[in-house]
Amino acid sequence: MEFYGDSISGNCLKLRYTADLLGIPYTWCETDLLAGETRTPAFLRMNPAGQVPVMKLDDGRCLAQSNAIITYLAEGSALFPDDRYQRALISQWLYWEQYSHEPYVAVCRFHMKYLGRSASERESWRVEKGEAALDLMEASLQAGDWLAGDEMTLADISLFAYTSLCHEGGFSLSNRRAISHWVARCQRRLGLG
Ligand SMILES: N[C@@H](CCC(=O)N[C@@H](CS)C(=O)NCC(=O)O)C(=O)O
Repeated sequence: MEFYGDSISGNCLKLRYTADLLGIPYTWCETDLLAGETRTPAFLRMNPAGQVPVMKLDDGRCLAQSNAIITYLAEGSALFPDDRYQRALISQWLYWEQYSHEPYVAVCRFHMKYLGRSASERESWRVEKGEAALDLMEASLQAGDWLAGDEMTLADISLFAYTSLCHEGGFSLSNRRAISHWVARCQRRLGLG
């Protein structure tokens, strides 16, 4: 299978983390979103939304949305276990990540790292919501090592992507010890050093 992704994007890195951990072979097709490579006719045929990541199966079928793709990849593994409640709990985190975390933490990072804005130039409403998302994670991780159960799951991989890069968006983990320890735990499990 092929992954179309831009290595600067946490949404795209989720695919790499999941496939590498599960030993799933893939070809990485680097797609430069800042150069407009997600807007070419060929790319739009794969994903009319013009966004990475996209997974292309060997038979040509495509799938977009990072959390949908990692769910596809993890089917049958401990990252997305069979238990009905636990799957729903993982989905709860995946939806929350897209609605209440990524639009704030990841977008502030994009503004600072790729559009060259300073921390003080960030949108205050977005900063407020990003801080609230990190506070919620901190409280959850004070109660347990992983977000959804006793082991690492897709919930952790999805949230790890941008939480581990949040300093690039002007957020700090220095007073968030539970998240800091969890980031280190995820890095060890994912073999990221
Ligand atoms: N909800 C989508 C978001 C995808 C997304 O925002 N992709 C960005 C890179 S992180 C992109 O391709 N932006 C280019 C554009 O929107 O033109 C996901 O989780 O995959």
